[in-house]
Amino acid sequence: MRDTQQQWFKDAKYGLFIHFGLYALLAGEYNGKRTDNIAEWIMNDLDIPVAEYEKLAAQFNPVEFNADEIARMAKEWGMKYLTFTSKHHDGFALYHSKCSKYNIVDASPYGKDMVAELAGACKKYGLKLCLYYSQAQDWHHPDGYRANYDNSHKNFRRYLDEKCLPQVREILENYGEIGMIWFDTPMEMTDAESREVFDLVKSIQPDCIVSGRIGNDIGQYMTTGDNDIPSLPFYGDWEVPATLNETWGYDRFDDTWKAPEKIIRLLLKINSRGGNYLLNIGPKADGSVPRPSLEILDAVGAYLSRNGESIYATRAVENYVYDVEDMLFTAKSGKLFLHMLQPPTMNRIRLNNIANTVKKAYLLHNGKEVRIDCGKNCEGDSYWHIVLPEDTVYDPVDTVVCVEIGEEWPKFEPLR
Ligand code: JFZ
Repeated sequence: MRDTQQQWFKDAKYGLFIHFGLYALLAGEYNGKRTDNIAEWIMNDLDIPVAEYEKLAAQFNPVEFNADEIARMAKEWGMKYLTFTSKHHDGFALYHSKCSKYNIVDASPYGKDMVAELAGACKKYGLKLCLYYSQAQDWHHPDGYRANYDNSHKNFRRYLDEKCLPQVREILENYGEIGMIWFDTPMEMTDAESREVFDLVKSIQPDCIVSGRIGNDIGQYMTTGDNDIPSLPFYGDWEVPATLNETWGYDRFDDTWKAPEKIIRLLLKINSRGGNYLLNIGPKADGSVPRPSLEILDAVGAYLSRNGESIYATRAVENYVYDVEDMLFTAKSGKLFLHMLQPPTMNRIRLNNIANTVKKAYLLHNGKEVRIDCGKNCEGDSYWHIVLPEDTVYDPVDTVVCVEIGEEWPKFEPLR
């Protein structure tokens, strides 16, 4: 079972991902041609020569980027950690790297260290600062790997020694406590190479988590495919990286924004199965956050301010034996939370094959008592008959009932 050994990660359940870099200047289009893939891959997908792409650095001046405001909002949105692209596949570092001049301080008019700005802001608002680092793909260094490309002539060892390992060291030595390094696309890295990077992290900050995409199955937690949610509970530590639309980096043509209701349901599904939801924003080239992202995350944050007790520090709930439409479960020791995504017919719900004893039950948002009659049906199966107050005002997305149970965890009886 994957174990980060970090209680903060196990309890966090919800974090902010930020994909930012030179690609935001292109915003999904280059020389009149639009990419049909995720916008931060435009250099690779549209075959933009290094000499052309690196010219973007001289135009990169995201003066609207406000680390303090982003961290303040992330806190308000109910997020517990923030993961920022310190260097994505394009090779451009958003911090002052001493081992590569291809960075935001030395090569752009912005001239400030964005990781340092976020480190200060995360400390101020009590968020864990985590850093994304593309350890194998680097489309700027001649020996960095590149997806969908013949890498056989590359001297990957030289890239590791000249850039990857020194930069991983830099981001761990210069910005205070780093909660996690979010590695990505290990490509053809060998076991030994993944292990070398892993050990470097631990030699500098032993408590810094190494994400699942370090390669060769040595990550400390399971990172799912992008926007992929396990269909059943998964035990151990894991996380879903996800987008609000269909791209990580800013794409001015992508307005496929998910509604807040959908994001809340995805959060519930992930948390009920034991995972964290790492939800992305892709700032525009000027550093501002797209308005639809703000509106969605504000709405989800308002939901969490009312129902956070049923999300944070919860653990995977075993798969309930029946398919109950419009209901999801979350749980923490001694409590089972019933998430009603639609108002129950006649304010009543019957759950069979649930054997827990009930100490008390109440609506989470206002504490009003909920009646639960427990018993055995004629087939000998245990049941709960849940009756909500007649005057219950249901949340448009999710009305949460907290049930304090006599046992530590939910007990569902198997079908027989
Ligand atoms: C990777 C990056 O290539 C992408 O740009 C973004 O940063 C995303 C969070 O991570 O994309 C992936 C990597 C792995 C899988 C899918 C997309 N995967 O294993 O399914």
